[in-house]
Amino acid sequence: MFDESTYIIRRRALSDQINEGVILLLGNMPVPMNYLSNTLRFRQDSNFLYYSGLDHPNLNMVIDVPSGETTLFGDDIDIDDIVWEGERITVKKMSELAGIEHVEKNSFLSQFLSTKNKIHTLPNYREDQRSFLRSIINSQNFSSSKELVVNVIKQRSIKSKEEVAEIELALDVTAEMHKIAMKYTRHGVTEQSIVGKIEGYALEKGRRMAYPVIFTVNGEILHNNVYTNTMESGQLALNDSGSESPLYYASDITRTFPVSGYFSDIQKQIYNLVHDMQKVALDFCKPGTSYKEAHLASAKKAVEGLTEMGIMSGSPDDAVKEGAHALFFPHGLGHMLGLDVHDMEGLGEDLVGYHDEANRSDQFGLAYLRLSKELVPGFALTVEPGIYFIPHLMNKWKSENKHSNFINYNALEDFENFGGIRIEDNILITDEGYRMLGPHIPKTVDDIESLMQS
Ligand SMILES: [Mn+2]
Repeated sequence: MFDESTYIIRRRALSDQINEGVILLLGNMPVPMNYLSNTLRFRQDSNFLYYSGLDHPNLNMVIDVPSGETTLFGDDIDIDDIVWEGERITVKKMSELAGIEHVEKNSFLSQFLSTKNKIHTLPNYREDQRSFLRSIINSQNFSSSKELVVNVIKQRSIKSKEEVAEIELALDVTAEMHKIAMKYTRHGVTEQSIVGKIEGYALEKGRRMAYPVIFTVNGEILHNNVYTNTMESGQLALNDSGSESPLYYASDITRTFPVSGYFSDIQKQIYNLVHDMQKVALDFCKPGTSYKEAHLASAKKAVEGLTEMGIMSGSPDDAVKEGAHALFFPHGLGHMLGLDVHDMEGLGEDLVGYHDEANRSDQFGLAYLRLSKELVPGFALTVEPGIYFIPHLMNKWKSENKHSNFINYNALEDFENFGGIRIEDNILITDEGYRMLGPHIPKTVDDIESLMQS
């Protein structure tokens, strides 16, 4: 964990923004896999981690707003636990590491809260948290505090130097994972074996994945977690994977490369177009620009490129305005990155990514833009344009004659088995513009081809 002062300052800064009452932050409990004592890998709640750094199950904390003081609720393990699992530091010791003033047992939490006039909590994404909350707070129609949510988002959105350093530690491992994937991919190799190699590399370094690996020759399926194919020359492999840092910060990188080690001419054209979409987007990555502008500029670049190839036609501005590009680029340009891979998404995607909740588009494609708001120094985010040829979607739009003034459906017949290409990097918004985070990972056609042949 970071130094205790980090957590003390974070908690004080948060309680200073809240008017009255107490802030209740629930830590995560172990989740059974198939029976109680066989649990899934423990992952602490990211908000609890942010304000305490404590990575143990069954802890909770309450920050008293008027005094700014915090109480950590938890139970020391007993002799039976020690027999099975070994020693664990005491809750008192944990409180010292996190600079927390008071310690109580979990059984006292309900009584402690019963004397408070206002209890602020965050939204719960787990049913066990919801039922625990109902058991300690005597109100059926209990809801989370928007005042608290908004202030947590404001605070967690701006990454400190030590947080950025964590993201870059995650990227050190992730960069190797991606190079390993390129090196071992070839005709006749299974997707599963590559997934094993990249996850194995991270595990060896004591790291876990920040999200389930996407490694597939069906890159047109945006979040494909099935690894049953044997790869063939002529196909493209898409690798969207990232490890966590030692303190659980995420990284999120995508590279797409040819199974044979050589891009075909058409693969090269589409690949370079996606790369250009990313370059155009990066020009917009600076304070004061909204990420929606970057997204739309990237979409326009896609239309211009596809028009040159005879796949689209008409005015690129109009095509983007009407959403015709979304046949090929159906997702958003990126999202915030931090302790969560989609940072703070559990607190509400609109509150994280939009200044005004009401301004989220309902247009297909643009509706999936997770981050739209004006960029601020300290934001860490992903820039991940892509072009996909999704057979189901192409057939559906063609049968509806959708946007036929912009899309040349006849030209799409050759792309039935093309797959998809995405390029994703992680950046930090700085005072001047942006900084690319982490080590270089081969990205140009030449760099990828030469790594794959080495
Ligand atoms: Mn991403």
